[in-house]
Order: sequence, then structure tokens, then C-alpha cells
Amino acid sequence: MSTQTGYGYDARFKTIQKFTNLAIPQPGPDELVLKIEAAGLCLSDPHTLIGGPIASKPPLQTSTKFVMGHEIAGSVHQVGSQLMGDPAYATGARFALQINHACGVCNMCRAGLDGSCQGSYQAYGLNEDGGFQQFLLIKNLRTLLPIPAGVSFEEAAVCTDSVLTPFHAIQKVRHKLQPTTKVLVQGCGGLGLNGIQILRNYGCTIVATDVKDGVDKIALDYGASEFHHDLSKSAHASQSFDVIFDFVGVQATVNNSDKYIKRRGTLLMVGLGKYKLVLPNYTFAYREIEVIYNFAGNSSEQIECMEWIAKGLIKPNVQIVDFHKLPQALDDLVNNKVRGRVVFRPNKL
Ligand code: FEH
Ligand code: ZN
Repeated sequence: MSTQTGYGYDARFKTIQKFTNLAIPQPGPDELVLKIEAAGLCLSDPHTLIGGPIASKPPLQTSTKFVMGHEIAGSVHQVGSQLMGDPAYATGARFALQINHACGVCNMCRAGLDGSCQGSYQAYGLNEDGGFQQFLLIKNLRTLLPIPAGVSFEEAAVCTDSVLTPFHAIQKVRHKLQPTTKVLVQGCGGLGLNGIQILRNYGCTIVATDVKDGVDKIALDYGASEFHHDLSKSAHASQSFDVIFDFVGVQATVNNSDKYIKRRGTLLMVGLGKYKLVLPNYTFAYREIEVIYNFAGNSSEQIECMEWIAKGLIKPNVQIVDFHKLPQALDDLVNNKVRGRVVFRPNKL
């Protein structure tokens, strides 16, 4: 096979494009080619198609056409001349990718905060080629994170984003999570269900809410002590939650947070449902609400998440879908018909 098929972004269209006859990359001396074993679908994929990609940092130009898919796990297929014989990159070695190409040398990276790297704005599948294809060229070896034994490619793929993102947000407030802490999780989709599983380990009381049908049982199985479609029909008083995670990010969830957060409570904004939101300035100020924004996470946290999965502390809810059904799966995601995280296996045709 000398060509491959991929799905991705083309600036001329707002819909996902099927690319046939893509060249299979050849590695340069210090590069390698990763065989894509699993690639997850995320709400940021439709956002990329309609809102344009995350901009690259000049002088690098954002590609006007690239293969999408940013939740990526794979195995080493071919290495460049300088990597030959290096056991770390032996054929078949298993890696998950860090989505953003952290440079490793800026102040953020040196402080371990490489998810906020100041040196590079490149991100697999978001502004350059990603995992919705069979083979991907890896130029930045720092983005390769070894997958521990006991973690599947599918789990490692979703760990790059849908596990890492709630994990990163939860780490910021873990000192507040006591058995008496009342936590509200808004949104039981890709992020929220993983968030509940992570929170369960901190012993706090977790109340989950989602307007969607069919997620109550799984939210309870994963560690929520209660699930409500509509909190106003529950026994929870207004201003009664210490910590609220908004894994949705729409106006209705912000309004819910305004109603239910306690004085001096903490609101973690995680979901990117809407581009702009109205925050209740007066009531948040009066109650001294701490609002913390979150985005993705650091590679050390991603490695830790994979260790949690290996230990059985988190079981990501993955749903494997045939690669050729990718455009349909994307439509289903946009229309809120997906349960769990969709993962493709581009090499299993
Ligand atoms: C992670 C890292 C860099 C860019 C984007 C992301 C995702 O959270 C997007 O879903
Ligand atoms: Zn994503």
C-alpha cells in the first residue's frame, strides 16, 4: 500500500472531506511514522470544520487542508535512520500522542505546564494532519507518550483529551474535595462521564445533571450519588453546591451554576458548547464565586490518566465505529445522538 485514505478539513468547505490517495509519509532521519490504531471523535471536530482551525503561530501557516482527528494512539510503523535500533522506538511500540506540540523549552514547559506551551500552537488534527488516516508522520518525538500495559489503544486515544481535560480541571480543586463537599457535574457526555469517574476517587458527594435521556444509569454506575434531568425538580436548595463543573458550556448551564452555587463556591468551566457566554457579574461578585477556566491538560497528567486506567480507576466509555462511517458519526455527534466516545480504527478496514 503506497497511498491511504483520510477524513479532514478543507478551507473551501464547511463539511468533512474524504481524501483518497494520500501519500503514506516517509520519515526523515529523526522522525517516525505512526500506524494509527485508534482515533477518537470530539466535539472540537465539528467546531474545527465550521469555526476554522486553531491558528498556528507565525511563521508557521495553518494548513488550508489537513487530515483531522486529534485523539490519537498508535504503534511505531517505520523509523528514520537516526532512530533505527533505538529500543524506545522499536516497531510496534505503543504510543498515545500529546495533542499540542509542546516545545519543551519555554517557561511553561519547563514548569511542567506543557499543555499551555508558549512556543508552539501546532495541534494534531486541529491545524495540521492528525489521526483520521492510516499513517501519521511524527516530527516531534516529545509528543509520543508510551501507553502502559493494560491500557488499550482505544482507551489511550480518548485519554488524550476526553479523560485528560476533566482530570486537569479536577486537579486544580482536588484540595477542596472532601467527603462533605457537594459537587455538581453538569453534562454527562464524553467529558462529564469521565469527570464523574475521576471525582469518585476523591470521596466527595457527586450530583449529576444532563438534559439528555439515557445517561442517568451510567452516571450513577460511574459514581454519581444522584442524577437529575432538572435540578429544580430535585430536593437541592439553590446556592447549595460547593463546587460545580460545567462540562457543557452553554447559557443554560451557566444559569444553573448561578442558581446552585454557594457563596464562595468554585465554578470550573470546561465544556466549549458556545463561543461566548454571559456570566452573571453581579451575583458572582456578591457571592465571591471563584470561576476557573480549563483547557486540555499537561503531558504529565496524561501519563497519570493512563496509569489510572491501567489500575481500573477510570474505564473510558468508548464506542468503536467503522472508519468509513466517520461522516455519519460526526453528524450523530452534532445532533447529540452519541453516547460515550466514538473511536475509529483506521487500519481495520
Ligand atoms: C487539546 C489540546 C490542544 C488543542 C485542543 C485540544 C482539545 O481539548 C480540543 O478538543
Ligand atoms: Zn477534543
